[in-house]
Amino acid sequence: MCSRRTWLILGGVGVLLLSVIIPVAVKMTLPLKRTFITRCEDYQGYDCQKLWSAFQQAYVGKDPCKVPMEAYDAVIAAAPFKPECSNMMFWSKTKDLVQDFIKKRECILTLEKTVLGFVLDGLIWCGKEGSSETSTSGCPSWRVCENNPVGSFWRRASTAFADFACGDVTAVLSGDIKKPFDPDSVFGSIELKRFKSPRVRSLKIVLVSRKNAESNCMNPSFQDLQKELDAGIAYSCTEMTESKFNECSSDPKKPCGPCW
Ligand code: AVW
Repeated sequence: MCSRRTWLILGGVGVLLLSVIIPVAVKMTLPLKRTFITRCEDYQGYDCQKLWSAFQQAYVGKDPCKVPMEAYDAVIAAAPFKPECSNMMFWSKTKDLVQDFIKKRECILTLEKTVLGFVLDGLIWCGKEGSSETSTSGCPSWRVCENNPVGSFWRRASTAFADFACGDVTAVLSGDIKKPFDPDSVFGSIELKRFKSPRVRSLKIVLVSRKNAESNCMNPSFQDLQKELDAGIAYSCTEMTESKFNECSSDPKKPCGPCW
């Protein structure tokens, strides 16, 4: 016979299994397709089955280190951006900060607000040679190989998004690091190089830091940035604390206009 204590322990383990471990395991094994289609349908306005089939042909059945960014050309073509030339925001090393910010500012457009950015935000996927399956774990990162399915997708999507950039563009960079502008980042190596005058009128860098900033707008890396920037695009940089930046997103007087 089991003692009362044993029953209590068994009960506790059962509750833990039901409430934490099982849901996490199920979530991890949810097929990517389901997440893709569900998010795509929530987004509305696109043929989600068509997008899925164009998307998965980029990597399914392929060596996950041999998926170049061009593999995603078809899915990018199947999800054209809605013409909307305003308030485009780019970021580097500041994803979480910007994600919180744009939740409150509907009219600011980031890549994660376009259909494919929204559908694939934060996900991991890859295929395998000789298999029709999609894996969502054990996929190679950029440390293993550059042409991995996730990295190549974001580089391809960022290229399209930056080609589409127009008007006054903002990029949110981090003042908490020594080199806020990294020429090897997606922002530095892809997006910045696609901004073209006169389509893009200006680029404003918003350098956001916690209390004791590591770098400011005089940082030498910004000279490298300006060298890369197409002549004719007006450049400016402004420093801001994280709390000011967050306050700015909830300023009811400025639902859309710039806050810096
Ligand atoms: P980083 P980057 N979900 O902070 O300048 C998951 O150094 O390189 O910034 N991963 C993503 C997402 C996303 N929504 N977006 C980008 N990534 C990957 C897209 C990507 O491989 C935006 F338009 C990137 O290298 C930004 O202006 C890494 O996460 C620009 O690219 C973030 O590295 C940020 O790329």
